[in-house]
Amino acid sequence: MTEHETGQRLEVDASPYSYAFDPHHTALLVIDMQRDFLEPGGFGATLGNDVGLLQRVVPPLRDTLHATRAAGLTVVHTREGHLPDLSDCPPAKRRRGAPTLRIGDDGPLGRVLIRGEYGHGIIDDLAPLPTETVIDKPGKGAFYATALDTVLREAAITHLIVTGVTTEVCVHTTVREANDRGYDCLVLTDCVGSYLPDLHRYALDMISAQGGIFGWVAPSQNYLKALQERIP
Ligand code: C5J
Repeated sequence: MTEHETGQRLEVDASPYSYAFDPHHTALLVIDMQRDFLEPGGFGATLGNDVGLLQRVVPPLRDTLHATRAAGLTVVHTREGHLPDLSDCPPAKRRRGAPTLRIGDDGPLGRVLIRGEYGHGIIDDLAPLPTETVIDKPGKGAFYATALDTVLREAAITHLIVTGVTTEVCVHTTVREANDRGYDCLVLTDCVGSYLPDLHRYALDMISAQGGIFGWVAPSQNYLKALQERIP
C-alpha cells in the first residue's frame, strides 16, 4: 500500500523541515532500553558511566509508546547483546578499554550484555507486548546481522520514528544504517539519551544538518500532536 492509497499524510513540526509520514507505513523503533544500559551494575555502568542520566528518557518514551500503540502503528524493540558462548561477540569489542567487568563476566544483573540474563531485558516500564517484534542485535546498528530490514519491508514500513539509547552510539549507528537502506527517520529528541550530554546534542545536530543528511529531529510532543490528526 502506498501513501496515496491509504490517503493518510501526517506532518510533524521537525528540523530541518516538517516530517511527513503515513502511519500505515511507519514504525516506532525503540532501541536498547535495557537494564544493562539504564540500571546500576549493567554494561553501561561497567564502562564508568552515570546510568542515572538515561532515566529522563523513560517518561516521554513511555507516553510515546502508549500513544503509538493506541494509534495502531507498528512497534519494534531492539536489544544489544551476545550469545552465552560469545560466538557473536568480536574479541575486539570484549577486549577494548578498561571496564570494571567485561562482556560475559558475572555481574549484579547477571552476565554482562548476554542474551537471556536479567540485565539484557528491557526495563519494565517499556516492556514489549507479545505482538511486538523484538530484534536481538550483536552490534551497535540494529540492521547489522539481524532480520530488521526484512521485518520492516514485509510490513511495508518506509518511515521510522527512532527512540532509545544511546544517542551517539546505537541510535546514531541505526539511523545511519536505515538512511542507507532508504528509510526516512525522525529521531525524537527527548526520547533518546546519552551518558554524555555534549555528544547527545552533537549527534542530534549531525542528523538534521545539511538539509537532513540522515533525517529529521523533533520533540515527542510534536509527533504526538501529529498522531492526534490520524484518521483511524
Ligand atoms: C552502547 C548502545 N552505548 N545501545 N550501546 O554501547 O548505545
